[in-house]
Amino acid sequence: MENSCLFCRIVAGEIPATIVHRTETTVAFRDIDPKAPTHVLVIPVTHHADVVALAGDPAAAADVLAAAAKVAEIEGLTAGFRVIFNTGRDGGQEVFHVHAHVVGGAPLGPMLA
Ligand code: DGP
Repeated sequence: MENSCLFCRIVAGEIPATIVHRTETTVAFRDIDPKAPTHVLVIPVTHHADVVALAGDPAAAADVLAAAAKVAEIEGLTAGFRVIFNTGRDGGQEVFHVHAHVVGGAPLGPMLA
């Protein structure tokens, strides 16, 4: 847990969030500024800054992907969805605790802005 990390504080329950799914190793919660009818963030409970760091922890990476798939099932995204890891400055990453955006519930077009 990093005290200065917003998403570590959500994991710890210090900052409220609408939790969609939780496992021992992951938390999934609704994005505060949704870009689609379903917009859920899936994070590992352990702090990894970005997807590059997450790739160095294969068990945590697999758990995040499994949780993303479970979120899609819970949200009924049978017509499809996107899983996005914004990474670094050019990737538009704003929160440096890795998170998978699970986005769907409507046709998304060729790219998510
Ligand atoms: P990114 O740009 O990939 O780092 O996305 C960060 C996302 O986090 C962005 O879509 C908004 C969301 N977000 C930021 N602060 C909060 C918060 O306090 N609660 C929730 N639920 N989402 C947040």
